Amino acid sequence: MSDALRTALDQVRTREVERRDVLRMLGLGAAASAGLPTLTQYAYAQDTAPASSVIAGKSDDLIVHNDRTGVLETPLEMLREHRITPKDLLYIRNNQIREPEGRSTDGASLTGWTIELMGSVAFPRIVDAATLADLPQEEVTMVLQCSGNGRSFFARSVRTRGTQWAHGGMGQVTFRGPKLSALLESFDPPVAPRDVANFVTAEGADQPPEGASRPDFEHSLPIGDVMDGAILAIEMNGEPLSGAHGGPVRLVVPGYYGTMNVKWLSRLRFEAAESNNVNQIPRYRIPNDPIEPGTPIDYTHENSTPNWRQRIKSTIFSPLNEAAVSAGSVEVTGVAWNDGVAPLTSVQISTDNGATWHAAEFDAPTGAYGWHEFRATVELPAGEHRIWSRAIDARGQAQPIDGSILWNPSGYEWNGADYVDVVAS
Ligand SMILES: Nc1nc2c(c(=O)[nH]1)N[C@H]1C(S)=C(S)[C@@H](COP(=O)(O)O)O[C@H]1N2
Ligand SMILES: [Mo]
Repeated sequence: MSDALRTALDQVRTREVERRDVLRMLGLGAAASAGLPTLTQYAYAQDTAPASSVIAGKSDDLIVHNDRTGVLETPLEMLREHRITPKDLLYIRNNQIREPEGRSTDGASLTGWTIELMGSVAFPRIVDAATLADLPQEEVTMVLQCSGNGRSFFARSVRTRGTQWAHGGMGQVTFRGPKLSALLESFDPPVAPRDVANFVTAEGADQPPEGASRPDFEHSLPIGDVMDGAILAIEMNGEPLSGAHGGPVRLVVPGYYGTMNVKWLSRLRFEAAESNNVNQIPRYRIPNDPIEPGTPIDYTHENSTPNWRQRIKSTIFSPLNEAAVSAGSVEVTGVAWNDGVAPLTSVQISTDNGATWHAAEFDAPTGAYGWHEFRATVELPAGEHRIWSRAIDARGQAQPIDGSILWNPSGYEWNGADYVDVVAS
């Protein structure tokens, strides 16, 4: 597929150009439109290697954004089929990869794996990962979501650099493992963070690609949330943690964006300040104050915040965008979630571009960090319609109708109200 066509497809997903323009590029006239494959099928027609050859065990139905380190997106049609996203369908985002563990969805072995606990702590240690299984286990069902998920929708104002994720840079999974705090306390004497430690910086055992100048991947997280919530995951969805998803041990901080859940965990540094690693600054940050779409920003620790807590969000699962539906009562379903700090209070649907909103019914999530499934029935006369969804929580946080108000140069943390366009007949 040519770059121009790829760009055009991205733009169609974000409705910048019309489907007919892409058909023209493909050399298909308007007369050919009847019985054409859907746009998503075009998107799968890629000249990248199939997902299963990038990471063994991944479904070839995944959209391959990068076939070297592995950046794989779950099509919405598949994401919506499962309450817990199975490992063959769960998205992958690798800046770099741990060989060989990262190349397979099989569980990775704890034998011989170690995690170093160091920095501003009394009694630093090297932990034998096999001992993690002997500690009390915590289980959390949560939305794992790339902070770039939905990046393609920023193109409604100004397109941003990076993988043009649609909706499928996320999934719902169940992680299990001991709490980090329990591990620290399990030693005699305990590994005690000192008062000066404000952040925990997590390193993975993956390496930058050979010859690459980019430094190793790491992230710093606020120590309070890490000590309260972090688990050292050794299982996912009831099985030993998949190597592709960070096995044998992954730092998991429920409510945080995927990027902060460092895979192939090899070291935790307790530190006074945030890391200056490129993945902490300027990558994976957004400005604290709104900026005009298209404006560059010089990131500092003070004027910006890392992609830590997930923004409130909803995603429509049905109908799919560009679906043909029968006029009359149409069922709208989807999922909504936030960072788990305050409960969701409502999920609302609009069919008049936000003039009026109707409450959808929604289920309780599996714990604070899972997604709520919602459903509503809307009445659609024959014609074209745009169906919107937005979620609101107990802190009064709501999805913006125009997600571009959170525009940032790298297109992180998209959480605009979702919509699909349908034709009722
Ligand atoms: N060690 C390591 N951890 C990592 C990454 C990485 O490249 N290396 N990518 C991060 C990013 S950006 C995301 S979105 C999630 C993706 O998790 P997944 O591949 O298990 O879906 O892993 C995060 N943890
Ligand atoms: Mo990510």
